[in-house]
Amino acid sequence: MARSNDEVAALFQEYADLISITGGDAFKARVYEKAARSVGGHHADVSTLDLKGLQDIPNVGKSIARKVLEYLDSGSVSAVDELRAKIPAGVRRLTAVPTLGPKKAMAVYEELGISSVEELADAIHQERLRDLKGFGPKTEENILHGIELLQSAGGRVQLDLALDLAESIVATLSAVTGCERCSYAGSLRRMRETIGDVDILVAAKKSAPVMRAFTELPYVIEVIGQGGTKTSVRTSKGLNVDLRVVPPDSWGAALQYFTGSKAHNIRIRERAVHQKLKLSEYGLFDVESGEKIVSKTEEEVYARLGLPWIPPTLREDRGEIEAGLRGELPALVTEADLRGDLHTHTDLTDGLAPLEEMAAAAARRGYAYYAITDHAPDMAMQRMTDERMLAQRERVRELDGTYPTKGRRGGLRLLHGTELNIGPEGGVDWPEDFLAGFDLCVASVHSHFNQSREALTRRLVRACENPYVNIIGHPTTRLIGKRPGIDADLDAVFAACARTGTALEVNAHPDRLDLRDEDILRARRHGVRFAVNSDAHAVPHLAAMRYGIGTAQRGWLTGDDVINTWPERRLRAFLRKAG
Ligand code: DGT
Ligand code: CA
Ligand code: CA
Ligand code: ZN
Repeated sequence: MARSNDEVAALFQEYADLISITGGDAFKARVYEKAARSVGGHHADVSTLDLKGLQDIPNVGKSIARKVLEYLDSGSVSAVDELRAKIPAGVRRLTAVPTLGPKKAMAVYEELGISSVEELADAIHQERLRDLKGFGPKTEENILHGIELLQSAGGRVQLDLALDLAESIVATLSAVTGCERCSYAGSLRRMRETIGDVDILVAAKKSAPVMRAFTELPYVIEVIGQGGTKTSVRTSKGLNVDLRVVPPDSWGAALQYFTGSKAHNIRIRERAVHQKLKLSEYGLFDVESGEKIVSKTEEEVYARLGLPWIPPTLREDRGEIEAGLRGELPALVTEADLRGDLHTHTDLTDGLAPLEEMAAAAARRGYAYYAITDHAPDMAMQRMTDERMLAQRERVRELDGTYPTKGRRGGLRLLHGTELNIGPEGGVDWPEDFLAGFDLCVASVHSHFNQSREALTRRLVRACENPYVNIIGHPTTRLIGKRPGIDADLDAVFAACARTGTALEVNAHPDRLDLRDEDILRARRHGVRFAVNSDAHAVPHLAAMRYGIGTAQRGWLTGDDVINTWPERRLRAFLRKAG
């Protein structure tokens, strides 16, 4: 994904918030919000476009295009800076609280002088908010819940942001003279869904040149700690980065050590101790003689401890050491195994790109098949009708097989599907005779998240029992750091999926990663199949698959577990669950 697009999108979103907070024109705020989404999802890197090219982006007019150029030129936009200056930073921090919103943030600041999340929580505990106009006990409760969500994120950031930053650092440091190897380690290498800090490891004989290049990176805003082998910095991306430089000979031991997890490493060190060995970031040593035994590669370290190399995504002490000892580590699914994407949108509903652009981009990814699954009519804002859906189907059939896809005979196979809405009672948008016309149906919950556990469970089980529902989309509906998953009896839902031949989605969007790793592990025991899907609403989102694959690996999935790694014929047989 183009970094400048993300930066501009974030800036316009901030501008829209600032306009709302300062009581500016609501229409103007909406215009910038829309522009933010369009720029964020645009396929071309905005830093390569001129004024004309920028204006070709949907929702971007001349004045917005000029602001993009201003930002690319100078790193800031004066109109945004002016509004920023009018607002205390504390109020802007308040807008990060889910459910509060810019208007209420400004109200609590003006009426009560609250300018931090801590003060806001105190005021709610003292029941001081409920007397404000537009607030009540229920609002207080909602805001408190929002604060809890914010704090449970605990300053951790999402996987995509951390990975972008880490890859950029690795690219820069790899080019420094004397840098023999460079990689990221820690939770990022394990592909956890959120990242506390980024850990970068370098192998070099001399550490000083690498350390210097590191602290001079443009997004480093503060050096927190600096020693001979370790430097820690704070970045303008909202997360810290640790750099460690080790002698080239210690590379494997250090990479193993700093990849973690802590729980995995404790178990590994115990094995070493039992063999009268000592494992550190410098190598595996004989305790008695102090002699170094191995240290160059992770493989050698694991092998000397009687283990096969364990993939980083499994290193959580969730049975991987026992499985390794038995020679039963799973052959984890990889991004290269994917033959297609089974949940994607176009501009017929809330996507940004037309069908043709999405399909062409899918073909460029080398897929064999690709499903278009726009929203069905029950989500009223999507304005779907039978006629529009059938017209899209006709177009899909015309385009089927016409996009050459590299390394495969015949062109990209297009599947016509839909994303159904699972209603409060478990029903879906269309009657069975209309559903029968689709190649596949994804069905997802988009509202009524607060039903009772029994009602939510029954609702999902009923969706599985629909003979035309093939995949349950983003099954728990959680949004990382923003919304908890629904409280359903997941084991009952997983059992229903296995019984009915319904796959569970691993939604790859970095805001969702739903199912999450622990739920995948549970579902797997029921014998369920999975689909790792991008849920792309724009061309760049197709690349989110890497996060979904990371999550699938953390759930121990193999290619055989994931239906969109299967050959087309096997997939189509699975999709005919109705018989
Ligand atoms: P995070 O940053 O919270 O997302 O999670 P990690 O796993 O990246 O944790 P972090 O950054 O504190 O440390 C990276 C890895 O380095 C960790 O997984 C294990 C290893 N490590 C770091 N410090 C120590 C330590 O003092 N003792 C041990 N045993 N391992 C450590
Ligand atoms: Ca870390
Ligand atoms: Ca760290
Ligand atoms: Zn969707």
